[in-house]
Amino acid sequence: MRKFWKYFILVTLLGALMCTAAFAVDEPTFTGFDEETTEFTLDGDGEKFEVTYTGATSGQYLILMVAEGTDGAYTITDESIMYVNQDAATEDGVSFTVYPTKMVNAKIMLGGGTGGPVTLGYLEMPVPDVTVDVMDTTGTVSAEISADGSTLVVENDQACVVLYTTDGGETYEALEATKNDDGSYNYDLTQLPAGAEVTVAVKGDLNGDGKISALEARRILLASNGNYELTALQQAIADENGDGKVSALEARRYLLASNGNYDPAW
Ligand SMILES: [Ca+2]
Ligand SMILES: [Ca+2]
Repeated sequence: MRKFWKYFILVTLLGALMCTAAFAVDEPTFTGFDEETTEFTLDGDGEKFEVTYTGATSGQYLILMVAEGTDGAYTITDESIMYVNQDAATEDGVSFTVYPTKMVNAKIMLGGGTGGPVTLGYLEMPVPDVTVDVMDTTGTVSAEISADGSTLVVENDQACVVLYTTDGGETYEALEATKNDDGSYNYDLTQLPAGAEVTVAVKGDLNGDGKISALEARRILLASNGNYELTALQQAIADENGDGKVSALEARRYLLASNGNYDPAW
């Protein structure tokens, strides 16, 4: 049995050098398979995949292996071997259920018995389903999702906040920012819950025109004393330090910012 593992791992690594780049997709897809011998289906809620292969030699023991990787760089580790089918193939073929929790752009192979490994195809996993709404009508906020869908990059000369809601705007949470060398900020989208809607806004800019006006700053000051009601989104936009409250200090800073005498912090 030990020999088998070595053989599969060697062949799979050689195969990895020839893989083409995998691209982010909206929903899971299975590509590069032979339609005559391989059938691939995704269940209704996208939790598992059924792979049926009819090209195996009858009586052959089959082992399913999954290599994780992106951009064609597939890596085989002990964890790569996701499933071992102890049933021999019959003339009807053999089926596997794949639970893709940790699989990213996986290469799925099948092998064992007297036959060598067979590449069944490539499973491309979904990227987070994110809708980004940039709250800025002036076009000064630049916000882009990276090619693999995992990161939101925001660039602006004023401090911005990246907020998300999962309840249609009743409550908002802020994503943590990581500063890049070029002055832009990264936000990790893989931390988002499914179905999250993301809003990018300039901090303190309640109406989304890209500027903090004196009127907005005064409203934030009134809100900090309980004398004005901000929407949940505005409240989150006005919360400079992200502690869930708009303080009088933050409001006074926005007054200074509206005159160009203060730069709110990212
Ligand atoms: Ca404004
Ligand atoms: Ca605060």
